[in-house]
Amino acid sequence: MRDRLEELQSQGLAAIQQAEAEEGLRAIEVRLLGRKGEITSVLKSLGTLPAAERPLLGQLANEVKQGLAEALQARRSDLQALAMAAELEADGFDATLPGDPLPGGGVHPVNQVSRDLEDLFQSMGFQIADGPEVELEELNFDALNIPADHPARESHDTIWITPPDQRGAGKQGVVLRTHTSPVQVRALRRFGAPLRVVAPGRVYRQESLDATHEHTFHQMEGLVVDRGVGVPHMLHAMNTLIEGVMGRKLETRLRPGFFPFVEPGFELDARCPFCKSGCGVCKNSTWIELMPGGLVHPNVLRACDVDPEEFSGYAFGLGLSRIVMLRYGIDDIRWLMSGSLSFLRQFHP
Ligand code: FA5
Repeated sequence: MRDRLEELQSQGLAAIQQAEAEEGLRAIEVRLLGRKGEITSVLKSLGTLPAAERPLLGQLANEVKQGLAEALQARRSDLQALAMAAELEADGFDATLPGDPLPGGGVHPVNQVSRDLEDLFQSMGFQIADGPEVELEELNFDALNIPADHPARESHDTIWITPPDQRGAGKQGVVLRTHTSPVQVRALRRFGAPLRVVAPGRVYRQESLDATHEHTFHQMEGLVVDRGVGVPHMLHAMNTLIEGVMGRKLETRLRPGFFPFVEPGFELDARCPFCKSGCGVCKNSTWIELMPGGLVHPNVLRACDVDPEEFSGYAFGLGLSRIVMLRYGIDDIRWLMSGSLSFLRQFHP
């Protein structure tokens, strides 16, 4: 039986190597390994052998069976590859020609600056917070100490989802958030004090558009609430932020600013990098309004269940889109959301 098995093995392997087509391989497979195939019948006849011979011959028969099955599979793959190569050659296909390059994507400059700032603030122990772009009137205005009749509401030129005259009794108004400041309230109500967060995001206003005003733009809110927080802490964070994103110090100035949710409030402006004595971007003032901030108003802390006797805090609202303009020397903000590929391609290799 050993001789018979070895003979089947060598004849089988030779036949497999010589097969020129799939049908030929299939016939060999049936003849050797099929239900009535030659190897199968050898395996079936093992039971007639003396018990002492069965294990060795059984092992040999299985090895031969497996070897033939593998050889069949390998030859089948070879034949398929040969058939495909012949087909491609007949089509005039040249596998050595270089392929068409795929257009590569890239990170939008606003997202790039946002990610750089998130990394910077995370390294200083801040969390990244988030909030919805469709926001409740209460969070966009009321909890930030901007009452219903406050002129600041008008100055924000709100885009209403549920306008004030359609609210219905006891119902909340809904807006496209006009700033990232409602995330202050969401974060503080959720996590309590002490807290350090930055919240980058998209905001919306009904604006007259020009080189520095878009209807859809990006801000980054910063909020720190802890014991003994004051203006010097805020100034340090603002300057670290600007230096981090620009890679250098900018000429800045601080002036008083009014926002109902901070007291005292400030405006940080950066010197216009596009001109020396005034241009369309800075509206001839040589300064670009970049980042307001101030100490969190006690009413905001109270609206978030934080005791203003124990905690104080600072907040700032960076005009993210504007700092992108400064970093990359973009002299019109409307490029950022234009979707222009020729503009965007400049930011990726
Ligand atoms: C606010 O939105 C306040 N929430 C900021 C704030 C946060 C103050 C925390 C105090 C404490 P303001 O409306 O000034 O403030 O906008 C903030 C910044 O967003 C501006 O300095 C400017 O850089 C940018 N910005 C404002 N309007 C536009 C616009 N239409 N297009 C592009 N950037 C704008």
